[in-house]
Amino acid sequence: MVEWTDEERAAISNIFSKLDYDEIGQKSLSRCLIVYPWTQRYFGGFGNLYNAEAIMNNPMIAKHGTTVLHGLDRALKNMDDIKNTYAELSVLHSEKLHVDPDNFKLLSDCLTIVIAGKMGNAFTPEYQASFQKFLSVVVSALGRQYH
Ligand code: HNI
Repeated sequence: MVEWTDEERAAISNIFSKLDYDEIGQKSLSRCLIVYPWTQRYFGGFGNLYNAEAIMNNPMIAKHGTTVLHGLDRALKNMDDIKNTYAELSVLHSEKLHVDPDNFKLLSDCLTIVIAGKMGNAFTPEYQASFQKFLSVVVSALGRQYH
């Protein structure tokens, strides 16, 4: 089981307490689709993804970005059992959506970059370490039901 220090818990909850889910969700998901264009294949029903501008102005992408961040909220509230918390979501991404699990890491890197840009100097190396540890546990939990 993953162990969290008090400092890590404090850093992670502090980062989330300052997050605007709509803004960060939209920016992170858009960035992922622009930087790694092959990830667009899962969003065929989301309308216009023609170029970076279209992606950034696409309301369905924005809405889904918020959904993903609310998904992360579940991990935040269950830090000591992220694996079971995500069991169902992992099955959904694997068996129904057929999302290649490598993409979880790509989206989590985009999230880190967007949050770092937003928080500026407040995103200290210690905060980054805690946040990336959190995301790597999320990525591993989401990938667990793949076989
Ligand atoms: Ni993901 C649906 C959470 C990464 C493609 N995803 C969801 C839902 C949540 C969610 C929550 C809504 C589930 C439901 O309807 O019950 N996704 C997360 C989280 C991450 C993640 C927490 C990683 C941090 N998803 C990804 C990645 C891709 C992805 C990397 C593809 C590149 N997800 C999808 C697709 C759907 C989805 C596609 C369905 C969208 C729809 O509405 O049709």
